[in-house]
Amino acid sequence: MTIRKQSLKDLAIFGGEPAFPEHLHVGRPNVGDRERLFERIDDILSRRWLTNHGPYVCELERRIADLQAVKHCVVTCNGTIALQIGIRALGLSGEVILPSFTFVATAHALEWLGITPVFCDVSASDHNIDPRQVEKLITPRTSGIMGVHLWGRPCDVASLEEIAARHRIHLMFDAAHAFACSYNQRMIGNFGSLEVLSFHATKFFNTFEGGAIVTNDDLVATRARQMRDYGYDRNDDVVSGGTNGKMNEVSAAMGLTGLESLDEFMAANRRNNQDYRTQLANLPGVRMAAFDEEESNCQYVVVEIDESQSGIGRDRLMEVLHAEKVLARRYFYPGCHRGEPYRSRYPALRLPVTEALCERVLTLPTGTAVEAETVAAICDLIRFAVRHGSEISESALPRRKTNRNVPKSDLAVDAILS
Ligand code: T4K
Repeated sequence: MTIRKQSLKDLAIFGGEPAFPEHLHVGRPNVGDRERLFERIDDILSRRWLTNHGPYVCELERRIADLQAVKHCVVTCNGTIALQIGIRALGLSGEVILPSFTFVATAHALEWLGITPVFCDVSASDHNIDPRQVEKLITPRTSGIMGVHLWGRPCDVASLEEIAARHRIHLMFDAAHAFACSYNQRMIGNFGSLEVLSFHATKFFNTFEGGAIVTNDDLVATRARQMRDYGYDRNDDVVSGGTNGKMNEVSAAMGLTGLESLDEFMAANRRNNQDYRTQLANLPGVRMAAFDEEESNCQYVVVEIDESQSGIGRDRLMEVLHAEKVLARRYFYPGCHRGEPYRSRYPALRLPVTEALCERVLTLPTGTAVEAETVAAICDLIRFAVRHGSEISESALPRRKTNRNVPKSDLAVDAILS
């Protein structure tokens, strides 16, 4: 049962009853048909083939390659390892340009391999790497560009391809959010030298933990397959350096089962996305990121809060929602460049759009675990909070734990994003 709010004191943050009895999470996993999953797990145990390129892993690779309409799919134990293998398979070195407004794994994958991540600002319109800024960051040490299709919204692929070709550097994409998405009606997986998917539990489609490198390049695919398996080739010869990036059979079984319910997952995301959009429309200072529903999996519901119009800041709104058990997230605060080891290395680096977005963005619960009534109740809460924005903001509340290590942006957020 959901508790509706009549007056300020009804808010849980002021001592009222929380709106929801249970926590609502942003990354609640989508789970397919349990019976089918258990049957497959039973098969695995009977077969006693648990990992190392088992039949379910091979089937999953074929199915994903078909779905993404791409020649090769190399599945891995997670998306971060897939990024590292992809980076190695392309032979990247020196410096690689990437957005700072992304999950820290994008930057860490490079850093872990001794490559310098060079942080680029994003476009305010789509939150993706800004090709005009990329060009300015290219140096003789630049070996590649890593775009991130943030929130499942494709980058400006055409401009990035043109820049990479002109400078003769590699282009790869962190497509962790973009499984089953497309760009100009062509499936993600077909752009740059390779693209990397994540199948983490919190993603639109999951294998508990998992990821994949997808590419049309035979050589890159062969290298990635070998590097995933300690550098072994098919003749049992070690032909390169490598790691253990293999996916196990239970994860592949989860993936195969999830694929059978993909339409249901997509329908839930689209319905929630539309409901949030309708119910938050015309709310002052609350702007929802727009998705092309034909091309995106809509796995994130992203709102930008402009305090000058809403009367309530993003962080205070998040506190209100958390008290009501709605665990909205401020992805990807504070931006990679303001977390270690990068902030010590680049203390003076300023990325105005990234920093402004980090002050404003909030992601809301969606996916198959979130029903239409739940979306309606969350939207009621947000509307209530905005209606009483200045009163909530001015009320004395217990001080929130802040991360004092994160340098506060000194940039004029309103001016940058307006
Ligand atoms: N590139 C990008 C752009 C990425 O976003 C990611 C991962 C990667 C690369 C790396 O891919 P992987 O190596 O992860 O395959 C989560 C995920 O752990 C991470 O996979 C994801 N991006 C990132 C955006 O979100 P956290 O730190 O937010 O996770 P956590 O534990 O706080 O979970 C998020 C919410 O989901 C919580 O409210 C709890 C809920 N949850 C979580 C799990 C694991 C559940 O309800 N059930 C669950 O099983 O990073």
